[in-house]
Amino acid sequence: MRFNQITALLLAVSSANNAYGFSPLSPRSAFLSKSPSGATFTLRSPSSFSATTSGIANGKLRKTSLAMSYTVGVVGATGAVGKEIVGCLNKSPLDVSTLRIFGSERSAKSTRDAGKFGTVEVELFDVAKARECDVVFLAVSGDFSLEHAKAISDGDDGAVVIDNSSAFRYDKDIPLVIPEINGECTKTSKLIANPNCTTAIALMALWPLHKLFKLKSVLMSTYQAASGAGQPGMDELKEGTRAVLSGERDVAENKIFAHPLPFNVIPHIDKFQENGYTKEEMKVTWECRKICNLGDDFPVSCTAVRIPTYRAHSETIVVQTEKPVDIEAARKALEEAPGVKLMDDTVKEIYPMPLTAAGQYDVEVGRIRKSLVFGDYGIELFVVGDQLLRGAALNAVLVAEAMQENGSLNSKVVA
Ligand code: 2RA
Repeated sequence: MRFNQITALLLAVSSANNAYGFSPLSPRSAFLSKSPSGATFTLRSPSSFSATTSGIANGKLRKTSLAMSYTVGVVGATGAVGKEIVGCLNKSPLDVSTLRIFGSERSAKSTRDAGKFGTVEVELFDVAKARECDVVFLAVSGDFSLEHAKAISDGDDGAVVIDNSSAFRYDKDIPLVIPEINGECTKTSKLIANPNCTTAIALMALWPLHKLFKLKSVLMSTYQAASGAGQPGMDELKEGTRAVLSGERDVAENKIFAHPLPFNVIPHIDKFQENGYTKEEMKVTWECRKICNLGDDFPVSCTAVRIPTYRAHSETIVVQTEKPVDIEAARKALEEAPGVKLMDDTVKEIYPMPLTAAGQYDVEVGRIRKSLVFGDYGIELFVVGDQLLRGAALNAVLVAEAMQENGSLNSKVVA
């Protein structure tokens, strides 16, 4: 394939994801999830939770009736995840009466096209202004969240804060939420943490299997897109690919990634830990345990690898189960699971891929088979999800919708 074809392909993936004119790319610091176009939830118990998205959804979700209207704030809306949050709000059934965008001195007073919310002037962030909102999405660095999130959400008159950073994910008092799994946890706190993208994508497939067969252990290998390192990561991939294909360089330059990403795979995401795993890999372990309430010693192991794709993360997952598996029952449960799209017909060469999952709300699941290693007590699958959507923005907006539905999101405006 020639450079022009590859560039065209990359741009096609980019623009396919660019609903409402928002950039599909995310800022390096923001590591979030997926967005709804009108999602609705019925909160019963974590195991019976169901969600609905209108528009893009696969028909498994039902629409909710929304009564209140909200002032919504987005901090970091100029970054890739922030842009996706605004895009998701455009499609959400949440009644947003006012969208406020907060930024740094550099972006304050500039304007943003916010789709159906019109042109919005960026306000210089300050805590008092953010507290005037009903809900604030933070798509900023962990340091910023640590400094401000509690001050924004504190007290009865504070705002609900949905934080996309890792600042509070492992705090036992802060719910770490995937609405389809543990949305009810949002009732206990006005500060909610959004999971790491890799975890959020995996758990969309793992949770239905856990309900059926009870997980005993999980082994994952990931193939993660450049978007996990934000816009700079995607730029580095594109520019490096161009430089090599044009003959300008034999090997691409690298600043964002530890090694050149074009024509390479890099088994290194985030910092190495004392146990030999990376922080990205440990996030999967810690977050799967917390979100699914599996216990502090539940065995989950991950090898996280960066590959030269744009914005959808792929994951090979091997599951050992407590109960014998029934592959057809697994397929049916995944087919019916909200937020999941079954792509599992090897005869027709249908299976999950970044090119089909990018820009989609649903996580694709396929290559479902009984494990040769664990026999009747094991299942293997391949999962691909949009890193910026389910991995960040979509999940965050779905959290707000779940809170609206379960009565935890109130409007300061009295009708
Ligand atoms: C990555 N999962 O892909 C990280 C981003 N949160 O780099």
